[in-house]
Amino acid sequence: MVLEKLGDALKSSLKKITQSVFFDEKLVNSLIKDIQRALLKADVNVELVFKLSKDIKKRALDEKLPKGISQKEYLIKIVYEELVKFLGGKKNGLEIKKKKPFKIMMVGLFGNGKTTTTSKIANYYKKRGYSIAMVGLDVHRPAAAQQLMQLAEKLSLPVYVDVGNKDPVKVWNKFSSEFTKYDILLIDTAGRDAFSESLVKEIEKLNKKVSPDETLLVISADMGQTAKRQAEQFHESCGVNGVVVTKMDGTAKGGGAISACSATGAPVKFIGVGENFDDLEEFNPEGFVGRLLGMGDLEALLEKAKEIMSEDQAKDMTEKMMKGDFNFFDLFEQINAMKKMGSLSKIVDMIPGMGGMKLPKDMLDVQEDKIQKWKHIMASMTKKELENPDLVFNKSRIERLASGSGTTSSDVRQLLKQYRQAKKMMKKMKGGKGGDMKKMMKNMGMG
Ligand SMILES: Nc1nc2c(ncn2[C@@H]2O[C@H](COP(=O)(O)OP(=O)(O)O)[C@@H](O)[C@H]2O)c(=O)[nH]1
Ligand SMILES: [Mg+2]
Repeated sequence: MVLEKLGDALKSSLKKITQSVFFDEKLVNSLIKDIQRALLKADVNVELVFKLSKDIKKRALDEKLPKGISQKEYLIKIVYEELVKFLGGKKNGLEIKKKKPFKIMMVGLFGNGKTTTTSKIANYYKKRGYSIAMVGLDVHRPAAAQQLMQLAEKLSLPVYVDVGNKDPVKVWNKFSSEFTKYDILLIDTAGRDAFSESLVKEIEKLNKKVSPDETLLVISADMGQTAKRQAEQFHESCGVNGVVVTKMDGTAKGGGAISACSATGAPVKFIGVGENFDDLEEFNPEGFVGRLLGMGDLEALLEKAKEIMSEDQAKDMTEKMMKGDFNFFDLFEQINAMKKMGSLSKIVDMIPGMGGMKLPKDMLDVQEDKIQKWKHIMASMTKKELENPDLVFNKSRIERLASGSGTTSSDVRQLLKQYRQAKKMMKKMKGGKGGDMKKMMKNMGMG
């Protein structure tokens, strides 16, 4: 995984939170120290780190706790939200407008991955059904045209290059009448060893001629926090409106590069995570931080959980669970709640400390048609049976329920199996195996 070390460090600091007994300022301070250490190791700029930790601390100690969530959970939520903000906030991906062609131009220094990224983005949108062509305007490096031609051949995409022509504007003019055929045009340009007058001049000239809809700065993650200066320079002088951070797979400094670029006003739109065509991701801070912290989108989860069950319902359910009572009524409610929240396995991944819990696979994916059948079966049960499922566990009763509900014995057995598995899971939780999970479930309104 990209930024594995940073992810591990952040995960272990959050784990400390879920495992701690008290919530107090000391806990907040220790979390913040952990986060600072982790981010500094990922080459995030010191000032940015301090600003982030100040923001987290202030919110953790000042904000009023919303109903239905524990202080520790809220702290995790704050960390998540602030990290998302830190990396650029809500997703700011690239929006392809309907015009022919929509022009995306790559700029940046030598060896940062412009040509590779040109082909990756071409591939990305080809897969999404757009008609694509690539244009090679790197006229300085002798092998540049060949490199792009090779990539285009592998992708079976048209490519426009003019080997030997030393003027990128002329190359553009030569082919420009053909470009209106395509939905998207990916334009590769020449780099320099360093940011220079001649590079700015060339890009300015191209900007005028090409008038790109998106100018993306391609910058390697191993620059770490020094990416900031480069991003600023390009942003100010070359009309860069987005950044692609490449080589995220090969460095621990990616956090520094992304946060540095995010701070410049040119948001990160893609990240490169390897040398192959498919190693490109649209950059989405929420998903990225969620994965780093190993919990998916906690906020969405909490919001969803609130919609599903009222607090009273959740309380009833949890109390029952804790007492070890668990009958068909509860199973039914649980299945309905699961359906609304998406598969239980996904939910389990979203909750810190719960990821390791093993649940039977068929318990996790309950199909709609099955649920309909189960509804009919339960409707055929007596109230006594609903409250005391043990009464149903015999062959003749199973057969009668099947015929009474227009289902088969196998359907009834599946329902009983589901019930048993769910009950077992409840017992496990009751036994405290999940540590803080009980409370977490309770607060989330999950029965
Ligand atoms: N590991 C890895 N290598 C990359 C990535 N992007 C580009 N590269 C490699 O970086 C080198 C330079 O890339 P290139 O596209 O030629 O850079 P350009 O000079 O800016 O056009 C090549 O060897 C690429 O394979 C990436 O996301 N991950
Ligand atoms: Mg190149």
